[in-house]
Amino acid sequence: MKIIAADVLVTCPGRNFVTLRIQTEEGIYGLGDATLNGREMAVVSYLREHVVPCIIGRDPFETEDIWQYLYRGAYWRGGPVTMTAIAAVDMALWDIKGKALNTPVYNLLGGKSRNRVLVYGHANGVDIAETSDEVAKYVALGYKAVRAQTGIPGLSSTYGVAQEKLYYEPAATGLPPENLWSTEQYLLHVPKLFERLRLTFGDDLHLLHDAHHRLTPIQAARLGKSLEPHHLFWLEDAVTAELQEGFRIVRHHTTTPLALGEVFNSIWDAHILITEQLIDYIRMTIVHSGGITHLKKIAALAEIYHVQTGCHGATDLSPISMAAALHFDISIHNFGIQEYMRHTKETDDVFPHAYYFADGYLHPGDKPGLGVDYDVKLAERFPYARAYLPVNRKLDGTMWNW
Ligand code: EZ4
Ligand code: CO
Repeated sequence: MKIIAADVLVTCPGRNFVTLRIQTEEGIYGLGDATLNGREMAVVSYLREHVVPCIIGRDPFETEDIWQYLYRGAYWRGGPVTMTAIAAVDMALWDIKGKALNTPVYNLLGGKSRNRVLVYGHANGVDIAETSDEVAKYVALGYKAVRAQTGIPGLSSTYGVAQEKLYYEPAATGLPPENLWSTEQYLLHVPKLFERLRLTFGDDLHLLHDAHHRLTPIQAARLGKSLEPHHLFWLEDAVTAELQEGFRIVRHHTTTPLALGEVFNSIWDAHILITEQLIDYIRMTIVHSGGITHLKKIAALAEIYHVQTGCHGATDLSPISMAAALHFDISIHNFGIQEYMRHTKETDDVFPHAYYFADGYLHPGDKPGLGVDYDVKLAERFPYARAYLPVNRKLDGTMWNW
């Protein structure tokens, strides 16, 4: 087969999405997600100017060599923009392979290792009572696992707490919104949330929490310890982990399972965390970590060290990424859980897809390729609008991690 064209498509059905569509001489096309929240146009330009010219004329079946060409051949390798662009190409090529061979992508990755993919939803409220009510709604929808985030007394806004409950989307138009942060208030409050949730929902429901990069290692250790009686499924992104060794401190102090990696781009962001068994779940995902080709290798390394996967799956990953994640999740052995934030109806209409939710699990469907399409006409009705994720400041004005 032969690649003859590739278009970079941008749409904003409620939030921005970038899509790469690769066309072949044989008439088959493949789709890849290229969305990098808040920096979308950097990836658009990287793809149009620097990547598309290099793949015209190539055989789309050569996913490994094309991956190596784009990674090693860039010289300035790695980073979120490059790895998102490579991921978009890689996803689209796996989609083409599946369509050409008339089989779902999971069959090309080893076949099904399980029947369905366990997912968790996002419950959030301004206070503990409202968060508890939101958890109840997810339980009523059939979820077996729920991430819970709550507003913190004294802070006007907190990560994970939004107006729109099912479709939480933190990016906003205009300049970046500013949030306020107090580690001390947070550390005092969060254990009370989980105490309440265990009293209300009992022991069987899987509960998760995202600290969203705000703690130091010793603070994370304190939080992990204080959450131990409530046996979380995981505590996510407790520390930024740019210093991977920092997680030795967290690990030594707590048995709360640790999840990390939604902002990582390559295995080099996680190799110490994995090989020293400092984490339990690796959260890297297809779109920001170089595609299916790279994530397969990361999962294989993680498998040796008892680390399971828990791919990022927020609304800023398009349905193409979600589908790619599901084909990956269902095929690998060391799958743990999949994040699942629902997209809005407008987004689902632009990206009609075969995957579906039933009884707390997602199913990838059995369409050839990734099983997602792109409605070009409808997408054109939603033009790109610049949007930023929030920034975060401590109460004294110091810039902090959002
Ligand atoms: O803040 O994807 O676990 N999920 C998350 C997400 C991230 C967004 C950022 O674009 O942390 O909500
Ligand atoms: Co997160």
